[in-house]
Amino acid sequence: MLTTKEVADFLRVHDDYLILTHKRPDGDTLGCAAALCRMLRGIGKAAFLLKNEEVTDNYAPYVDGLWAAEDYAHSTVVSVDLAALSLFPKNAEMFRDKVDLAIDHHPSYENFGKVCCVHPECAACGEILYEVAAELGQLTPEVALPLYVAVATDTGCFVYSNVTANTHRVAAALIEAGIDVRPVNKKHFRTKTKKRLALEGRLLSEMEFFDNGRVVVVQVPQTMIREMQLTENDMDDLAALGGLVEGQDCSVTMKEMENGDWKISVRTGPRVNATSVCETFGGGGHKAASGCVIKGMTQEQAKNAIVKACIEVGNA
Ligand SMILES: [Mn+2]
Repeated sequence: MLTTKEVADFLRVHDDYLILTHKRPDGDTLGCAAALCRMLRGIGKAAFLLKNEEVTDNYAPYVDGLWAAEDYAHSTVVSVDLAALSLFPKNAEMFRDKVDLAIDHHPSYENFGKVCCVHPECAACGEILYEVAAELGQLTPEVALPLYVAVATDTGCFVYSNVTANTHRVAAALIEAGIDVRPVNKKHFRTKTKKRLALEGRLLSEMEFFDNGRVVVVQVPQTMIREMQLTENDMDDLAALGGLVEGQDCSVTMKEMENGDWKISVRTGPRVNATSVCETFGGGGHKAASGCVIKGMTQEQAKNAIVKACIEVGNA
């Protein structure tokens, strides 16, 4: 595994970079990709992001103008915040065995990169990219802003249990790079569309409780998605909703995908290891935040299966 200093050395000696982000891209993968692209250009390299078709409107401005043209001749592939082979977007699948450098912070990282820099102790991949930017002398506002987006969004604005003193130190250094974080915080943490608020109202009134209120389940079936005409943007970070309820320490969010599979997000307190819950169904992630996909089950069956796993892991 490379140190961040060695990553900086790697980036200095290679060129013509193609940067990969993960499926259903979030602020961390997109913010890191944008920052990496800009710092590479800052040291005179050619760098572009592989087009990710699933970018939502709220993150699109950060990666605007950085997409690689179809005929871009890359020679070095770098992935950011990309933990698993199953998380490569469709158009990135051909790169599964061609990632030259993987930078990630998931303990479940699948070691697909030829070299890697993986720090599970970091709350956001942005913390790692911050160090790389500092090594390269590229902490410009254009690099710092997407890195702030990465760190702030991956930590729910610095409140998730994965946040450390280092997370705050990184945020402080990014602010000192000369960016205005107030509009970013307002946009991502203090603004909701009317549709989103209506959705939350409905989910809050329909949520179900198990195990004496310690397990809460929020369900978003396709019927609701169609009825309310919900986009991915409307449903961003819905997994945080159940965690707001007093008395619960295991929040499950079930979203039905178009093919009928159930995408499950599990957010937990220290009593329940979310990774263990999701591993039951072939998923993974962090101790307090994990995910999996349940296939071939009805809504009722999927709910019962995931609740059973939550109760079992909690009692183990
Ligand atoms: Mn991340």
